[in-house]
Amino acid sequence: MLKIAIQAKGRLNEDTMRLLADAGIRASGGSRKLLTRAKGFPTDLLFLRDDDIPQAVAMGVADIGVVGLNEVLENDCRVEQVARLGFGACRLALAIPKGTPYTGLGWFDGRRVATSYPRILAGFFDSHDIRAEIHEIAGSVEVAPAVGMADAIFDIVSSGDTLVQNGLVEVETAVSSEAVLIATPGLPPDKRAELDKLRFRFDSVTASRGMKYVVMNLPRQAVERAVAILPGMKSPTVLPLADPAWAALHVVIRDDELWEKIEQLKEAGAEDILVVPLENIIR
Ligand code: PRT
Ligand code: ZN
Repeated sequence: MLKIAIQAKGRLNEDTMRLLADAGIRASGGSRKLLTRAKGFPTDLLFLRDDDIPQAVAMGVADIGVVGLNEVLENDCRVEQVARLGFGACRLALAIPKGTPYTGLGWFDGRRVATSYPRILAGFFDSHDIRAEIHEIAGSVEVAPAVGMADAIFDIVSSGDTLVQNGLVEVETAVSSEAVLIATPGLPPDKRAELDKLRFRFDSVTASRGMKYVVMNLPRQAVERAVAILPGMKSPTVLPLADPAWAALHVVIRDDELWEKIEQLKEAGAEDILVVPLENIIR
């Protein structure tokens, strides 16, 4: 039976539990316990701090885990990266006090940079031949320049609001991160087979994220125009209606294009447009 390491609480916990639930897997004892048997798939859930997940998976304490790519890279553990999961997106970036004239990466030569990700930062500076002083601090990295502890910071950024609030400007991105599924290298065949099944479920859940199923009626002579409005997608399904002058069109549309496409389809003559959430796309 697979043991999955999951962040006990924090930013990735909710999205991870939702991914599991959408894949038909529920924690039977809730997420309050360290270890709990799951329902809907033969697996145990092990709730850990995110920093500990790469090592737990590398050691085989858990067979697989869900964690930010940033933690995998910083811990430099021997784990297999199985899949990107499409949530927890962020980047590791260098930021300097607002108003500082920035001349490019050479600016960091001889400067003090505060971070909780010293290993990733050292690798980034090395690859660019920059000699800077890296100061590892555990929390509130963004206040380090204001209190005189550092000239710059290297930290996780998502919206960028924290940098703005602290009078900092992002100048370089070193790594783009998101939640990833990791596995112990060399899993035995039975566990590998279970992981493949689980991955199939995760893939069908992530494929449907950001997509809607759209159903509409339209005059037969408008079908060609409607199909032309939906480029790049597999041919929509066109079904005859009882009235031979009309047809029904079914299509999957990405959320970011939804309203634009619907407006165009309406102009082409579409009526009774139903937008339905998509749970899974099984391929
Ligand atoms: O308790 P535990 O050790 O498990 O959790 P934690 O406190 O170490 O981590 P947590 O829960 O904060 O983050 C878990 C993971 O979420 C990280 O390892 C990243 O992979 C991912 N993630 C995504 C983020 C962010 N977005 C994020 N914005 N992690 C942290 N932040 C912080 C960042 O440190 C900064 O302080 O949010 C601030 C910046 O946010 P913006 O939106 O203002 O730019
Ligand atoms: Zn942590």
